[in-house]
Amino acid sequence: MRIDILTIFPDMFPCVLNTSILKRAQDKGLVEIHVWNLRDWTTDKHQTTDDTPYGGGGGMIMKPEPIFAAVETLLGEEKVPVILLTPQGRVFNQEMAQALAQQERLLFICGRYEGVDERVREHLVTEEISIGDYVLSGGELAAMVVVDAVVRLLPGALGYERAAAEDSHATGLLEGPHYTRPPVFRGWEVPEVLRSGHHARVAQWRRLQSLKRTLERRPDLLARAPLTQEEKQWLREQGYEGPYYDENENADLRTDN
Ligand code: 9D3
Repeated sequence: MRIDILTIFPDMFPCVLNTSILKRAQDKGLVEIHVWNLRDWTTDKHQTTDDTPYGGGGGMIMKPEPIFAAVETLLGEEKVPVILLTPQGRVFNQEMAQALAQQERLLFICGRYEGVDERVREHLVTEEISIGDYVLSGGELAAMVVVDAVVRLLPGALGYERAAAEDSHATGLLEGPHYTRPPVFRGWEVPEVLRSGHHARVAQWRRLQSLKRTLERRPDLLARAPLTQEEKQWLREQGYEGPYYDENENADLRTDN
């Protein structure tokens, strides 16, 4: 995969991109990430990337010319998803990360100021993404979040055995508690079942813990999680009345269709 990132703050990126999984994925040749300074495509002495909004109202807007010039130089005729990070975008989730991870190439435009000229959205951008309902200072941190979530899904990116498909948000439930040594810390014991070596009992205990934690903290996730009849019965006993995920009935709830 190749990822290009357009920003007026390229210095924000190297530390994140050169650490841990993102670094290893690049070293292994799984992804090539290029960060570009949008100012390199300005033509005026002051390298201006923003201007005042038509109609007034204050704040500044990113000018279209440098953005178009940069994207056209980087992509040529190639058809590549051009993703604008913006508070008005579709809220990013794991399914979107999985879809982006299937692409050969991605280009991210990091918004700054009050936003970008609408002609960029209309004639250049193919997707708009937000990372959640809170206000950031710009699209850079959001781009790093999306890149991290996507790159770790590339085959070979994770150093450990556990498949990305088993991750909490891919099973649709939150994970339960984890423990490591020592078996007793300040008098607090690791649950006996985890030390029993009984793999089937461990798996059953973990699934129940996941279910409990999801019911308590994120009951909204239960509507989209594949659950057994037994698990639905248990949830019902806890007072959860649904809704439940159904492959056929709830196709409209999914974002992968
Ligand atoms: C005055 C209205 N503001 C919208 C809530 C203006 C505004 C605030 C912050 C416009 C842009 C920004 C900068 N944020 C991003 O560029 C951004 C963002 C975010 O703020 N939250 C979540 N995801 C994203 S992706 C890009």
